Amino acid sequence: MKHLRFFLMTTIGIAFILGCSGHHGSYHATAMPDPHSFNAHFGDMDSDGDGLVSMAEFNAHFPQAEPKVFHAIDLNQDGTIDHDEWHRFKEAHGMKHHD
Ligand SMILES: [Ca+2]
Ligand SMILES: [Ca+2]
Repeated sequence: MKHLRFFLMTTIGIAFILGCSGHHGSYHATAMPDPHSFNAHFGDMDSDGDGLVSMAEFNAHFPQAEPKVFHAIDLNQDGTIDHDEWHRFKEAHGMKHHD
């Protein structure tokens, strides 16, 4: 009986550690299932060259992206991704930044 209890406690402990390990950084794994598939140049997404990436521009570049991805990158929630937000998103996932 003692052994069973120890086994259960250990299993719960490991599950707890695994459950928490996916939440490093400011972006949740659920919002960003594969951040490295979004490794793009800011200028390539900003097709009209106004220095901001709108959701339409983002979707044109990443047709597979869900809206929650855009909202996760848009840190100040103003509906556009600016250069700083894109830089921070890439840095948060260890991607090299190029202008
Ligand atoms: Ca633009
Ligand atoms: Ca923004």
